[in-house]
Amino acid sequence: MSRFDVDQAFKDLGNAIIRGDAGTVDATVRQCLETGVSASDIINDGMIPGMDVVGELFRTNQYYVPEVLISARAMKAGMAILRPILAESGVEPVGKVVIGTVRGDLHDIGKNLVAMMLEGAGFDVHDTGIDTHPDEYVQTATANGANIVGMSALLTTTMTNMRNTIEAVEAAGLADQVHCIIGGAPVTQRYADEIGADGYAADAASAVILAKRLLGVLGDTQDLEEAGRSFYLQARDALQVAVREEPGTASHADGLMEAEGLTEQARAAGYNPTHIDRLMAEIEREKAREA
Ligand code: B1M
Repeated sequence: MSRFDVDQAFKDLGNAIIRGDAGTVDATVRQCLETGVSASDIINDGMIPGMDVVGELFRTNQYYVPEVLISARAMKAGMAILRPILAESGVEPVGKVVIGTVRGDLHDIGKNLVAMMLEGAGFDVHDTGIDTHPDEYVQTATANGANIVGMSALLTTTMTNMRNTIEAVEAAGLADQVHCIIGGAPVTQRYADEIGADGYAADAASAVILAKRLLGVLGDTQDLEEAGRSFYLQARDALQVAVREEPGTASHADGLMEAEGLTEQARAAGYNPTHIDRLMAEIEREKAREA
């Protein structure tokens, strides 16, 4: 296959992931392999760029949960072919993640999205499913040499099990090698600080940035600072646009949601927490005008 055709195949692959076309992903991945393209190039240059677009469409409310899950399924179809090849060729994953919904909690849609986005970003992901006992996180992390334990909770009654899991990770002597990250609708950065989590992410795209930042694989420090600053500036712009809209209108609400999402991305990239908190407070004040 000529270089031009490979580029075209990567574009087709990315587009198939964006529209959730698992059949085309399957066929294109096989075709690339047959013509000698490496598994890691297929993932890094074809599939991950497609999933990045999906993450962005989701973050900006152009895609909703069903579309993301369909894209995630397409991504999985490609990964199913490539995973054994990667294992054989010894390509190192970006990091190893154990992820699950905490004990007592049966919600898994958000957790599955985070798991898929992490896998799409090159992480080796071990999913413990729902209702995960703290000991199961520890056992799975130990068995797989994980460096991230990710917990998801959707209930105020179950989020307390995040603290129990962090304590179990510490009691097992894993605190030095494992970063505990948390997320889910009732969870906040403040709660993460309170229970001693290493990080909080508001959405799946931010979870990927956070995991990469904690493992130091998001490029050099300058890149990271620039990414954080760029998200922050975009968030401020989105807020400025939103405040010009009439409270109670869809454009006002959408603008605020976008500003909030971008601020969380900036937070996940490690941008100045004082600036982040101040901007978040401004967004909250503007939200109060909705009422
Ligand atoms: Co339940 N439920 N539910 N529910 N449910 C909520 C959460 C609730 C807010 C509804 C409400 O009352 N308005 C409420 C919780 C109230 C509270 O505690 N504050 C609630 C309740 C009360 C319950 C039951 C107790 C109801 C009952 O039986 N009386 C019961 C509990 C069962 C249990 O868990 N023990 C229950 C059951 C269920 C269903 C089984 C019917 C179903 C779950 C199906 C499933 O997950 N397979 C369900 C659903 C679907 C919901 C709502 C409607 C949607 C949740 C969802 O999937 N959101 C929810 C109301 C709502 O949120 N509108 C509700 C979409 C998903 C993409 O978002 O999960 O937030 P989310 O994930 C996001 C981020 O939070 C973040 O990234 C994701 C993608 O951007 N994120 C992470 C998530 N995990 C992360 C981890 C990270 C980082 C980021 O790092 C590791």
